[in-house]
This record gives sequence, structure tokens and C-alpha cells, in this order.
Amino acid sequence: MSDRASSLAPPLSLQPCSLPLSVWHENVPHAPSLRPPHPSQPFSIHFTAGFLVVPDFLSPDAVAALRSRGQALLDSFDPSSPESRAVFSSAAQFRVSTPHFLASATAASFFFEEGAFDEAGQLTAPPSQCVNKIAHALHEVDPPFRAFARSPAVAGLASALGYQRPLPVQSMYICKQPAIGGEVVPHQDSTFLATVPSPTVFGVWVALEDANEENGCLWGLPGSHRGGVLRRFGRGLGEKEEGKAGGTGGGEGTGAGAGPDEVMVGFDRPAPSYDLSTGVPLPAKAGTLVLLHGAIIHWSAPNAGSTSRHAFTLHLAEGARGCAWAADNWLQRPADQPFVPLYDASEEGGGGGGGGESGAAATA
Ligand SMILES: O=C(O)CCC(=O)C(=O)O
Repeated sequence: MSDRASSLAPPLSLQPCSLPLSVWHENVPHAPSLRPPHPSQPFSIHFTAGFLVVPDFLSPDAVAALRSRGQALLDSFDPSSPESRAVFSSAAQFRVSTPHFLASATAASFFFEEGAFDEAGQLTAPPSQCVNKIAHALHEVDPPFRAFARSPAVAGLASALGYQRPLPVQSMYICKQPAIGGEVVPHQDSTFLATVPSPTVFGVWVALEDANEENGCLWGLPGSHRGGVLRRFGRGLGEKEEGKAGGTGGGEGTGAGAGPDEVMVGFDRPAPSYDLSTGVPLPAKAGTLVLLHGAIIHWSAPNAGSTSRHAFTLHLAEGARGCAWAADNWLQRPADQPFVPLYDASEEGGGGGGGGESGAAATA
């Protein structure tokens, strides 16, 4: 993150948690209990659809602050270095992860839209309009997004979901640019972000601009979280091909081996053929929260409209004793930069909640 970008940070005022527990119990027949019985058991959060749409989670001021911060970051982006020319395509089946991708676990890294380049490899628009996402640790390294991630609103949500020691593990500022904004193929977040036991991940997705069917709003497959996590993506997963250093799920990919700074990652099985016929669009006005169970099948279509669809998404995982971050997740932290819990209400943490800036992550 450049100094210029950091200095553009506007003050962020968040309204207190606007999600009273009664909302959960009225709208969600199988509302989560405040505490899972024990974190070593599969997380016992079940609600009917596996997702929940909460309008006005963020105040208009908070939306404006995060949106303008996102724009400032985009405007400050210098794409001249070759390693910044990474493309994100959710449809591509990775087999080798580059240092740029792996280092994004602790950074605010820029990824381009697949459709951002012409045949000669040149950007077709100003860089700020070609970015697919800024990921995967904006919630740590950027003060306004960090303020959101560590706000009472998000901690209250985590508490309502039953987290004892919620770890913010990943975040993405997603642009879904007009015309070139790519699709996000149907997936489950716990495919990529697993704990042992799994799933304990929840996605906290907030619209920073109105999202509708034309510009590529989220879609969800109601109840699909009950089918469990259908496949994994991670380090050392994937089929090994003869004569190659590693493999990827389903035999897809280029067949290239890993270089010295690269790590083989892949899927442990081919993409399931999802029946999406009962999928529902989740249009969301700016400020709306879409809460996503880690095993819910969700996706978004390409942006077919003329407006962008900016959103910020934060993923939480349980970090209490007995629940470990999977050692084969692609996203791994350096030993001296563990995940920092939002609060620690676990037995080890004294059960009292609180700041939690110094906690160490439960790692496998
Ligand atoms: O914003 C999108 O289009 C997809 C977001 C997503 O899949 C997620 O937050 O898990």
C-alpha cells in the first residue's frame, strides 16, 4: 500500500450493530445459538436458506466512506510492475500459485479483470477501471477497512453467529467493473477457507453500490449449505499428472510444474455439476449485508450493465482451541503474523470477550 493511498483514508463512522438478535429469531427458523456446544464439534449454525440479506447494515455515511476509500486505492494503483499484472478468474482452475497470489494473504494486492487486456496485452481502459479486486488482507493493512472489520457491528454479528474467537481471515474489495466485470462461478467459500473441523467460515458481504441482476448481484442456492463442503482447493491438492511436479483438480490446467518461488495448489476433485435451477438472486442496495454460510453455493454473473458493482467481503473463521486453520489452505500466514481475533470469548481467552489484538491463531 502506498503512502499516498494511506493518506487518502477518510474517517469512518459506523453505526452500532443494526442486527438485533430478534431479527435472527424472527426471520431464521433455525437461528444459531449464541455459542456452539463445543468448537471441536462441527459448527452448529444452521439457518433455513444458508444466507441472510440485511438491508441498511451500513449507514449511508459508512458506505460513502468505504466506497471513496476503495476508489482512492484504485486511483493510486500503479500497474507498471510486471508482477502486478495478475488476472483473477474464478473460472480458471489454478495449478500453480504465484508469489503475488500467495503474498496477498497479508497484503492489499490488485488483480485485474480477465477482460481488461486487448490481444496485444494492453489495458483497454485506465487501470482503476480494469481491477477485478483488491485482496486478501485489506481488513488488516488499510485503516478504514480495518475499522469496518473490527467494528462493533461485525463483532456483534460474529457473536450472534456463535463465534467464540472469530478470526477475520480474508477480505476482498470486489469491483465488478461495467462490461468487463467477470462472473464468479458457483462455489462454496469453505472450499477455499477450511478449518478443522469445517465449515466454520462465514462471509460478511456488504454492497458499497447497488447490486442488481444487470450488474451482477450475488445469487444463492437456498439450503445448499446442508449438503456440506463438496470439494477443497488448497496446497498439494489435485491430481498428480505423470511427469509433472503437481496437479490440479479434474486434470484441468496447463500442466506446468512449480518454479522455485511457486506453490502447487489445486482442487481435490472436479467441479460438481450444480443444479442451480432453484437459485435466487440477492439484489442489494448499497449498505446491505449479505451473510453467507461457508458451505452455501453462491455465485455472481458477469456485469452486463453500465455501472460498477463495488462490494466488500470479509470472511470469518472460528479460532478457538479445538478448531484449527487447515494446513493445506492456500492462504497461510507467516508465523510472526498470526490471525488476530475480533474478540476472545473462549475458555482460554477468559470467556469475557474484549479487544483481542494479541491473540495467536489456532493453526493446524
Ligand atoms: O461479489 C461477488 O461477486 C462474489 C463474492 C463471493 O463469492 C464471496 O464473497 O464469497
